[in-house]
Amino acid sequence: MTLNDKSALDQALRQAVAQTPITDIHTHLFPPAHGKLLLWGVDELLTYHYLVAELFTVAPRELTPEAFWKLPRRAQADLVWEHVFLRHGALSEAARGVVTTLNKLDLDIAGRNLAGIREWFDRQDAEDYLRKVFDLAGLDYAVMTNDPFKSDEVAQWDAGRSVPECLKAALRIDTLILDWPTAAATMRSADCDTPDQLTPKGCDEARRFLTDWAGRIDPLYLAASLPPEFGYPCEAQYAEVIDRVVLPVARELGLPVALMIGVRKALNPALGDGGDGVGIADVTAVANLCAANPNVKFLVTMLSRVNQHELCVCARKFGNLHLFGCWWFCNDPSIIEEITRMRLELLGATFTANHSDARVLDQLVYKWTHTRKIVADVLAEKYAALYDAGWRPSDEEVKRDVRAVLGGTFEEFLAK
Ligand code: FIX
Ligand code: ZN
Repeated sequence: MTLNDKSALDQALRQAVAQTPITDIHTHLFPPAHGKLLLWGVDELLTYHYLVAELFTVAPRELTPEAFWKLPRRAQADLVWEHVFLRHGALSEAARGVVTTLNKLDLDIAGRNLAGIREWFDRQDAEDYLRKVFDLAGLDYAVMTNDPFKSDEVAQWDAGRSVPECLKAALRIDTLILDWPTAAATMRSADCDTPDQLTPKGCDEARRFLTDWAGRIDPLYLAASLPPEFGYPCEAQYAEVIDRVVLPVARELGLPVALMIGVRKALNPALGDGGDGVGIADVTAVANLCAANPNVKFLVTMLSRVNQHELCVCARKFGNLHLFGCWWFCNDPSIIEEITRMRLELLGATFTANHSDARVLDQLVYKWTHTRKIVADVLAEKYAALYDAGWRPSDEEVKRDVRAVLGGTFEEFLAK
């Protein structure tokens, strides 16, 4: 059905965004059967590293991060609740997110009834709750972050614990790329002959290690986060690992390589994961990778707002490059809106608008509620301009293009 009326078009678009199943292509979630690795519930929501960082922007001087980390989770959550929510108005995106999630769960956040909210969570079962959250967020599936260099994660896979259909794997290889000696030691404990020096034999063995893990967990892609200084090609050892281990395996297994570029690790190490920062990266490294490896697919997101325009232009040049997400410090309404508008104008509906990066299961609810609203507003604006230009899209086409930026083009990219 062709949409011949501007308000009918706007309505059809907003309905499509509200009802389209989303594929969340990057999270830090785990199967419930993997036990404590899966974080969920109000105390985990409140102690999200984004909020812990915010706590220490307002915490009284006598409350040190060292003392904070020694506290039990619930006491940590109480401090975040008091200082970030009650004393400083919960205006940040991460704080508003907690409010949105608890409200969508019909819990008494307006009454600020933290005790009652905790009682409700204490009655929940992880498996059932995972189903409930995926339904509330409207997800078809989410992609995990599975690191074969983390022993607590490996132990769960070794135990053969179940993985629900709605969670897909991704093989995380930061350690392999950025810290060969540590990776080599881990691979040796898996019977690989990987010396601390990067040797041809060591590279063979590392390729075998990655291929074995790909056989075990069936990842959708290989993934790594990289610092702002990342360059390619360059003399650094990481470039050699990429060329001699990562790209050959990606080529052989037909797996895309996801690069998340621009994190400045441990700007303030006392804050743990909340202590990382951002730096402006070099987009030409991405262009060089794509140009030098036409038969490898790259999924790229960059952390710095400054890199977004140049990255969009780069994506216009390479069919083996797919842009995804408003990563981390860009996952805020004003920046999601800016990046989504820019990408639509430069790329059309050929990118993945966002990923949740959820570290706590419940975050899926707010991250996608907030993102859906922004994607709807920006797409509505673009469709209205297209309508004014004289184009008359059909309802089916609108649904197609909405799905395209919420997981559809990601799946097409995986399949091509
Ligand atoms: O490297 C990553 O996957 C990052 O997303 C995380 O390390 C980061 O801590 C995070 O949670 C961002 O949202
Ligand atoms: Zn992440």
